[in-house]
Amino acid sequence: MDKTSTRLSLPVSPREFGFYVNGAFVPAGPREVFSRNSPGHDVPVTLIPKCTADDLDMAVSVARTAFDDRRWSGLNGQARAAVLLRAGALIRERAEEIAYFETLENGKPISQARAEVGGCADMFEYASGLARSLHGDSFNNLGDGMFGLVTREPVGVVGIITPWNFPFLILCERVPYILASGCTIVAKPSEVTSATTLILAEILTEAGLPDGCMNVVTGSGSTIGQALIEHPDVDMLSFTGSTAVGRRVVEAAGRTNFKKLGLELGGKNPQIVFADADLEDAADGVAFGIGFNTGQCCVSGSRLIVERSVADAFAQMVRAKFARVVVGDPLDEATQIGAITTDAQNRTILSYIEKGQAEGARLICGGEQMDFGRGQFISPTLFGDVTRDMAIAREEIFGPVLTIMPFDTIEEAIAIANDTEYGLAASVWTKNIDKALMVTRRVQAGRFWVNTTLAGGPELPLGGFKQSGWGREAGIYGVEEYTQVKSVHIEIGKRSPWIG
Ligand code: TXE
Repeated sequence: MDKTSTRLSLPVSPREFGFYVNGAFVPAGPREVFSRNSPGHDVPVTLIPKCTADDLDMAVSVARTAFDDRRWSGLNGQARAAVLLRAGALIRERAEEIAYFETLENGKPISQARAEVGGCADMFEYASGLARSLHGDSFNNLGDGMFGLVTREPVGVVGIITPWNFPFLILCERVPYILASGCTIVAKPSEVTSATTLILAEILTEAGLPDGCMNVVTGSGSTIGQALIEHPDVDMLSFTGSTAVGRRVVEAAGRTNFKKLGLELGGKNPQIVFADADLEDAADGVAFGIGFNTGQCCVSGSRLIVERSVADAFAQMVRAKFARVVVGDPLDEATQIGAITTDAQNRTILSYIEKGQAEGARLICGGEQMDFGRGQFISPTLFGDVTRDMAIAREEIFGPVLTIMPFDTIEEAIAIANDTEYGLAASVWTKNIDKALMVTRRVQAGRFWVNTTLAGGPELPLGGFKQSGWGREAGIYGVEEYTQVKSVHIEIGKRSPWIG
């Protein structure tokens, strides 16, 4: 990890990981091992065990015991908060290592990975306060003979399945809140980006989390992931990924134990720009909203909806921004857009670019596979002459591909924005408060940005409307999601008899 000028070097050899159960790494041993190549360089960077169904059963049984014997849920909030605070500090201490492996496995720029890891430490620090403030309710208005309590209890063993686009961030939007509630965890990261989830498990043990409360099984979605969603001893499952697999998660829960579900699925998020916006700000925000993480964000602003009077000029402003964005080696500190994370995703994005042209959309800029040695890179792409029925306007591409559609009235802008099965996020750019509020009220999305985009932090909840998912993560909502509510009626004095 030597630093030469502003570019980190590649590892000399791939780092070998075990999976993590009961407070310790389990070496791969006789199991098959997955060798992950960096998408920015196509060299092997990590070796990850392919766990078996028995490994998963072992991890779930360890998490079950750790929950049932109350070694974690039985502690007071102060003790849980202390562990979460220490974990935040340890993430900060190991931030460079975490960011490095995040970049190597995912292909995102190192500067971005560093910022994300800082945000993740913040999640732990914030959630530590929630571990102490989590509480229920009381009813003192039930008459002199009755007192009512509402308590919150941890749901139990929580399975977490995460995707490859933000392996550490998505994990840290969940883990500290789940632990704050008193639950125990079995996490399954994406098979291509497992390293930082394993590092987090090690950090939590060092921070004082009792053994068995955070376990990580690694391997494919179709084997380990499927076994986790079907597992009868998992009480709740938090899934982030494609809508197709989200559907399987719902079906599996219905077939097995009706486990509680949290789902964060796809998005096709609108960016609505009015003519009265600060167009320079808006163009920069729109370029960021689709360029950040190479557009591989569930909340990427992929549908640009612009007031007709400025639509052409605004398209040129976005194009000029795209021309100046630095695409390149993820290990270079100057890079703003890195590599596409998987071969399959690279092919998917390129096929949508072809499809857009075949459907009659006009390629304004980008659309090419870029050549930076052995990695896979796609230039930021802008399509004009897009209609609402085109696949590029309807389907989640999950790449740096932006479509523009003009509108004439605010009603039309709202209608276009809502013309999607998804409802994850939306942005509106205007200096008119009435327009901003009207759009914010009427566009269906779980997260909204006004005159900015992709802002976030530990306080505000995340999650989707419509087919973008169920439930909310982060904020006080994120802890409550992992609790169940119990109501308690307490008789005061002598009970009036049923049989006299
Ligand atoms: O997702 P998958 P993929 C979208 C995006 C992308 C597409 C495919 O459009 O192009 O999904 O990405 C695990 N049972 N999003 O293939 O397959 C898998 O191992 C249980 C949007 O990576 O959904 C991984 O850990 N688990 C999204 C996780 O599910 C299974 C982020 C996600 O993989 C499983 C990612 C199964 N049968 C992709 N099959 C967002 N909204 O952020 C797979 N998995």
